[in-house]
Amino acid sequence: MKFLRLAVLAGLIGSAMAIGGARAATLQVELSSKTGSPLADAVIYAIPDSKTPMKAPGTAEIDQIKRTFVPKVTILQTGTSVTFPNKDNIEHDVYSFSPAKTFELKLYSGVPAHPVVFDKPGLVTLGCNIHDQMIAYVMVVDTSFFAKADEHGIARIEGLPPGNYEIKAWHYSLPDGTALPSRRVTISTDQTIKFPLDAASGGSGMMGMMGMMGMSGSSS
Ligand SMILES: [Cu+2]
Repeated sequence: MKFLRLAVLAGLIGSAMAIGGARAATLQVELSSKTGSPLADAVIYAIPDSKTPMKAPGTAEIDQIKRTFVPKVTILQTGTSVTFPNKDNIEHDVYSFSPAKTFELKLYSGVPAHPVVFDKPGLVTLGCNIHDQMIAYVMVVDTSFFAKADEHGIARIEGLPPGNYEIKAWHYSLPDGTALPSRRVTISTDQTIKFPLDAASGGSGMMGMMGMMGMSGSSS
C-alpha cells in the first residue's frame, strides 16, 4: 500500500517534470527591408499547427497626440476592445473603411464613451477626417502569439509552447494587397530567425515624409 502510494507520487513528479521540461520558448525575429535595414514597427504573428486555445481578448489604447496616432502600428488579437483617447485640445474624427473593421468616431474630444471591438482578423487602416496626414494601422490576428518590432527591427514572441508554427510578417511599407510573407518554424527552445521582407526601408518613405512634416519619426 505504502509502496503503491510512493509509486503514484513518483509518477506524478515524473509527469510534472516532463511538463516542466517542455518549456515555452521565445522566438526572436529580426526583420529587415530589401536593402537590409531594420524594419521598425513590423509585426509578426505565429499560427500553431496544433489547436492551441487563445487567451481571452483584452483591451488596448490608441491615442491621438499632436495630430498623430500613437502608436502608429498596433497588433492585437481578434476580439480586443480599443479605446481612442483624444489627448489634443482640438477635435478628431477617427474612421476606417477597411473590411476587417469599418467604423467612425464622429468629431470628438476626450475619450469616446464606447471602445471599438476589433472582431474580425485583417488589416485595419485608421485615418482622421479632419487631418489627412493622420494614419495608423491595426493588424488583427486570430492568435495570441504576436509581437511588434522595436526600432532595431527585432520582435519577440514569448511563451510559445513547443511545436510547429507558421510565422507571418507585415510592415506598412509592403505594397498594398501583398500576400503576407510567411515562414515555417519548429519551436523546441528559444531561437532567433532572420526575416527579410520585400518592403521599403523603415527609415525612408513614410518615415521620411513624417520627418519632413515635423512629425515624430526615427532618424534617417
Ligand atoms: Cu484629426
